Amino acid sequence: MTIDRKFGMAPGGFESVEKFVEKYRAICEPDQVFWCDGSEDEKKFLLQQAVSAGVLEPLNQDILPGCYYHRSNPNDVARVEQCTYICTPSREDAGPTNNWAAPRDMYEKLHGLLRSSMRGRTMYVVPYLMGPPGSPLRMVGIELTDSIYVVLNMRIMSRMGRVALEQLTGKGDFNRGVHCTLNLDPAQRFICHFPQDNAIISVGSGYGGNVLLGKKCLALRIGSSLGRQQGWLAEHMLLLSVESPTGDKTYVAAAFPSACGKTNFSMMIPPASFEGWKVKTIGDDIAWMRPGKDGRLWAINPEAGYFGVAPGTNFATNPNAMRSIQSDTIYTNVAVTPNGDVWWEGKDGPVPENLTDWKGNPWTPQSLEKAAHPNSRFTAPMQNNPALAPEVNHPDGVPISAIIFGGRRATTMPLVFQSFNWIHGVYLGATMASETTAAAAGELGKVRRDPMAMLPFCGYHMGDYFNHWLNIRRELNDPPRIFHVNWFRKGKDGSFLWPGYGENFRVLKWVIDRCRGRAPARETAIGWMPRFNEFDWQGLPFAKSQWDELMQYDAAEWRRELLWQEEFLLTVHDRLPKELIFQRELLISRL
Ligand code: OXD
Ligand code: MN
Repeated sequence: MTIDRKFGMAPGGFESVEKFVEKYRAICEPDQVFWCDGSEDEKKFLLQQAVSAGVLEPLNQDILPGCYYHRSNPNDVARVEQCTYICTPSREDAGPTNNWAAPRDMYEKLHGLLRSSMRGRTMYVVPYLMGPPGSPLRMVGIELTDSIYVVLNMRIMSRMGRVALEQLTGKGDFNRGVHCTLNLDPAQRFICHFPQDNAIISVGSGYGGNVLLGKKCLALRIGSSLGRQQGWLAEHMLLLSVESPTGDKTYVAAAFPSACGKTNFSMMIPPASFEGWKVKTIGDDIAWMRPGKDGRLWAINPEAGYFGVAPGTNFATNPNAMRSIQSDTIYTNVAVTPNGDVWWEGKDGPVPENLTDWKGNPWTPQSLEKAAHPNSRFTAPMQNNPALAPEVNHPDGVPISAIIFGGRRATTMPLVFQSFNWIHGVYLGATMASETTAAAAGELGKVRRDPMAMLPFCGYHMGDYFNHWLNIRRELNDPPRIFHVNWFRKGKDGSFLWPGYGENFRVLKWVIDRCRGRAPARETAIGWMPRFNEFDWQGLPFAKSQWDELMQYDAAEWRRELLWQEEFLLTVHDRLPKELIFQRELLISRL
C-alpha cells in the first residue's frame, strides 16, 4: 500500500520541501512516504497503526483516556552526549565542549548509513512549527522519520502539520531534519547538527531527546547558533508568570539542568497561606528570547507539550503535571499495572503488588531493580495543564523581569542570591554546576560544570556564547535581574535543608519582590541575599538555625569552588570574554 498524501495548497517554500523529501526518499528508499497533516483523523489512523505494529500499547482507557504506552530498547533510554556532534566548517566554532566532525565527512558517513535504510518501512514527513503562529521567533522544521512513535510525540510537542506549512516563507527557510532508527546499534548512533545548513541528521536511536528533532536539536543546538547570528537567545529555561493578589503579573525564566525540577517549578502551586497568588506555566524546558523595541527581553515557549520525567511526579510534588497526564499522553519506560494503569517510583499511593516493569518483566516490591526507568517520561499536550498561561499563544511572548539559574548542589551554594548586575549574572550562569542525572547516559550524581544548563545544548563555542549574552545586554534598557538558586543543599546528616516544590514559591516571591523594588536584601561577597526576617514565612515554621545553614557560604568550600570554576573557564579560555575574567577577580577580592 502506498500512502502518498499531499496538501491541496502550495504554501510558500513548498517546492523546496518537496525537493528535500525527494532527496532523502531517493537515499533511504522507503516503501512509502506519508505526509502528515496534523488532523484528528490522521491521529486516529496513526494510533491504530502504532498499536497494530506493537509500537504502542493502549493503557486502560477508563482511567487514562487517549493514553498509550511505549517501551524503548533498553540500550536507548536517554540522551547520548558522547554521540552528539556539532558539524561546523571549523572545529573552533563548535568549541571545546562539543564533539565535532567535519560536515563533509559526517554527511558522507550518515548518508552511507541512511542508504536503503527505510526499505520495507514508511518515511513520515512531519512538518512542525516551533513557537506560536505569526511570532517573529517562530521556526518551521520538516522532520523525516521512519518512527511512528516520533510522529505521535512530535504531534504533542510541536504545532504539527498543515499549520507549520502555512508558516513557511517563500525562501524555503525551514530546518531540514532526518531521523532513521536503523537497528538501534549504539555503535551506529549519531545525533548530528549542521548549523550552517540549518540541518539535523539523527540515526540509531528512538529515545525522545535524540529523535524529537524540534526539541533539543532545533530549539536549542541549531536555535542557539541562529540566535547568535540573528541577535536572540535560545535557552534551556522554563517560563512562568506570577500574578499577585492585586493582579500585577511578573514573568520569570529559569535555567536548571535536565531532570532538576524545571517542570515542577513551572507548574508550581503556591502554599495555601499565599492567598490570591497564582503561578501559570508558559513553558517547562525551552525559551527563545529577544530584545524588544521597548528595551525589555521578550520570551516565547517554542514547544506545545511537555516531555517530562515521570519518577518523583505525584499529587504532592506537582499536581498540575499529574492532571496534565491523565489523558492523551504517551508514557515511555514507566511500569504498568495489571489493569493497564501506569506506575513509577514516587507516584502517589501504595506500591502495587504486581507490575510489569519498563523492560517488560514481572516486578514485585521485592524486586531489586526499579520498576520504571529513572528517565522514564510522559509526553503530554500543554492544553492539558490546568495552570497553562494564556500568553503561551501570544506571538510576541512575554517580557521577562527575572532570570534564575540553578543547579543541584549538596554543598556550597545557598538557597538564593541575586547578582549585582547583568555581567555578574552572566558570570553566575557561566560558572553554574550541577550533579548529573538520568536524563543523559553516563555516571549519575557527579558534579559537573553546566553553564546556564546549556552544556549539552549549546550549538557553538561556549566562549562566544557568553559573549553573546553580554552583547544582548546592549540591546536592553530594562534588563531582567539575575538570580541563583539551589533547592538541593544538604545538611550534615545528609538530608535536604529546604523542603522544595511548592515551598519554592517563597523564593520566587522574594525574586519578584526584588524586581519590583519591594524587598530589601543584604549585600554579601557573593551577591544580594534575603535576611531571615525579610523572607515570607507565613504558614511554614522554619528554624533560624536551619536557615543559617541553608544560606551559609563557607570560605573553604568557596575556595575549592573558585579553583574548580577556573578549571572550566580555562577550557574555553581562547574565547572567554574579559568581563568574566574581571568578575572572577572581583569575586576573589570580595571573598
Ligand atoms: C529534557 C532534557 O528531556 O533536558 O528536557 O534532557
Ligand atoms: Mn531539558
